[in-house]
Amino acid sequence: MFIDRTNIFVKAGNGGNGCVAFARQKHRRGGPNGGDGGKGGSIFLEVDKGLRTLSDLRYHPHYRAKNGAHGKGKKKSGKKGEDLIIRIPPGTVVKNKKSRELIADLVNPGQKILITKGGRGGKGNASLASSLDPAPRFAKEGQTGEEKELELELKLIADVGLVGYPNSGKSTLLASLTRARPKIASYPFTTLSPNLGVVSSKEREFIMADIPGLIEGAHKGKGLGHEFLRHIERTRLLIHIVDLTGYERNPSLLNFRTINEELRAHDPLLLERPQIVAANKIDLPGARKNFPRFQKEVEGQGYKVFPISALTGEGTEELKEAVAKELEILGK
Ligand SMILES: Nc1nc2c(ncn2[C@@H]2O[C@H](COP(=O)(O)OP(=O)(O)OP(=O)(O)O)[C@@H](O)[C@H]2O)c(=O)[nH]1
Ligand SMILES: [Mg+2]
Repeated sequence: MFIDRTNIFVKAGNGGNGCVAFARQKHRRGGPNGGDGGKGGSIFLEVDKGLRTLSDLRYHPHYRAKNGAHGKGKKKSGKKGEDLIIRIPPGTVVKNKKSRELIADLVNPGQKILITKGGRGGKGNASLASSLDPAPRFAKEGQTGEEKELELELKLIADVGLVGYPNSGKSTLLASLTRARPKIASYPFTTLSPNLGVVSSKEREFIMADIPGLIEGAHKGKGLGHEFLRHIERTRLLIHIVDLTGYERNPSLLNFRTINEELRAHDPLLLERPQIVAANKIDLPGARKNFPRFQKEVEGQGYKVFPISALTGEGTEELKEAVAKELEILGK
């Protein structure tokens, strides 16, 4: 299961209380020697590049760092509470659930942020002694550790996003170019959650994301599209796959325009992203027949078009190298 949004509760450790104590001396009471409480543990989030989902967090939604120990006599400070580090996958956006405020957008492996600070330890009576009150009979309580409810949302970081109508062959292409094994079937909405794969071209490797098919109205939540359109916000290039067999019955060109319209409606920047068109299922006679007209139209709109068969592999090498080249130009 692919989980891409979850809430977690975090509570930093409380500071330990300060101690009230006096040195023991024969016949009379000595000076104050109560130690300070230890600081509570803080909680950090750290990006771990080995993680791909938020599922661990969904199953463990509560995090508490250790409390600081209380101070003791003989001016012994309490031990500091241990910090807690929560590991998250690259591409996690962290928000405060209540205020909706954006806390961080954690992208780079190793990136680490403080999320809740441990409470300060309370001062013991030894530290509180002053010339006015050289032997205080009180100490300070430790500060309560901060607590927060966080909303975590994973946005995939892929170089290339595959977009297209349901059943156009997105998952088939991902399976043919990478070692990913997404579910493939001859009905729409086979893919229910995004799949990622690593494509190796001659010069470079890049990550490709296959998302559920888009339909008209996807940006308003129709089909499954809306939920997943945000996953392609971070890609640098789109491969738009069109099933060319549907030219007469279910016009490919119309589908092509519809998908681009959905991308624009979701975020106009998506349409400005470089887009390479893959005219798929070219192994089928109907598709081959439709290709020249489709190519003319789409090239006329300024797109590069590659006839491919995701199933037989025809044309996919050319597509792959063209994508790699484009990424090179884009500077990655
Ligand atoms: N003949 C032929 N069939 C193909 C080709 N590519 C995909 N198919 C078939 O088309 C159907 C849909 O393929 P998928 O890869 O599941 O399509 P999808 O775009 O991922 O579909 P959704 O996940 O529903 O959006 C399957 O039956 C595939 O075998 C191709 O190049 N040629
Ligand atoms: Mg699919």
